[in-house]
Amino acid sequence: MQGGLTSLFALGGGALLFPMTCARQEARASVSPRRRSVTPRQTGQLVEIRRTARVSNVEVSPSRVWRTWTYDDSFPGKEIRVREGDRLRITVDNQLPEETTIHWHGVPLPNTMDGVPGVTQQPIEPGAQFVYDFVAAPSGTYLYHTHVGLQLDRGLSGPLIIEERQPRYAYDRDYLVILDDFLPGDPRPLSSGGGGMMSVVTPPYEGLMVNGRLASAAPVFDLRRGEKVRLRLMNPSGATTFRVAIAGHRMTVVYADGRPIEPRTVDSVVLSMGERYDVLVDGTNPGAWNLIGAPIEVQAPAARAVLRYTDSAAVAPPDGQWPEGLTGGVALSLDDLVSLENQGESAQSDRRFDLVLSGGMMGGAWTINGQAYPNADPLDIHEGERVEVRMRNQSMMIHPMHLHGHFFRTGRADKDTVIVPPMGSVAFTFAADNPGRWFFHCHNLYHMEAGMARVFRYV
Ligand SMILES: [Cu+2]
Repeated sequence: MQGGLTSLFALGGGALLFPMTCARQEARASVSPRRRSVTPRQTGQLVEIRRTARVSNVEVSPSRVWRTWTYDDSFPGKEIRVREGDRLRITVDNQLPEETTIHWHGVPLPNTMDGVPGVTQQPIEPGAQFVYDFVAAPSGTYLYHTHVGLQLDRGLSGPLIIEERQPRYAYDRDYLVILDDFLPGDPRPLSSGGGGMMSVVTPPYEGLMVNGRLASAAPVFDLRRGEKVRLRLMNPSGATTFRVAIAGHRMTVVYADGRPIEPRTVDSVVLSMGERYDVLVDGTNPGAWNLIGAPIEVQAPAARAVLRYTDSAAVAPPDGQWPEGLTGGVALSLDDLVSLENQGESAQSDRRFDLVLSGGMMGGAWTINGQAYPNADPLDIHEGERVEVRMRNQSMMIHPMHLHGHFFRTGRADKDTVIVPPMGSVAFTFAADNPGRWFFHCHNLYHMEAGMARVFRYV
């Protein structure tokens, strides 16, 4: 079976031949990344939504109002939740003083719907509208956010949930845990301050948030003893990598960037910008417990939420309660992730790119192979190829590298965003099955804006 799949893909006929060879996977995950060039199976349901981007005041704690830019006066933006195969039509009304776009982070949609200004569309001018129209597939936990300049650090982001046709797991509650960083003033490009030494420079965040709330106003997730809770951990932040752990509880990781993986039970999970992990938590320990998102690079008070058993006397966690998993126990690693899809996928590549990620030196540019986007060469590929990308990080900062329009295979997992650790190396391969011009970049907003980006161009 595996050998058969491998040889079929090598022929470049995967789109046509895959459904016949993969009936078992079809039943479990109806749209696999491999079949994106085929129109996803549709429900026939049209979901029409409007998002108005405008200047707003939002409360990040009872004593703190943030004047910023939001979708519909809500931060994070309101949840979009559809079924796999629904057709989404979203009208974006730009009431901001600047142009904007929305990118549907992780969704392998048609190129013209990808929301990257100057690459897939003209930006939406102030006062103008744009309609995004695509089939929501495959199922998973995704994000939507602006892709213009440093607007992401003003609060223009929200969750996009595409529900499975047939749930893989039974659970009693489904909570979103949206981790973000709080920059009270206007976002500005960062410079290293000169000196020529490799350095770690981060924005002056005042605090970190869960679901738009600072730790002093932590959101509460209720449960009862014996229940199973699904937490959708997501990181749309500008520049913060979080280590997440829950006091008194372990987490069983079941999805990485929306894709199903073999369950892994751990004490902490690291999420960099753009990453999502869905975890299941068993309600076996009544009380009130802190979920903490501790920053790895930035200096700011940690993000916090509370897991509260409604059938327990405890109302709030005791002061200073700190999850054991932040300092010990088992941390999820990339090697732990084993996909439940596309097991027979070929590891052979037809084309390879070796990319050196560097910067943070004098001048402040962040580069890929010495070039700072937009003054950078496109990475040309052909439809039907399997493309290999090897990344080497020659800096002291984390680079969460995100590919638009495709899932990639890294190690034994499928993802769309992967951490390349300081001075470390990571590789991935992907099937070039979604023609267009696809942005590939570091999801640290400030690194992207300072040049750490390229375009994969189908030629
Ligand atoms: Cu970076």
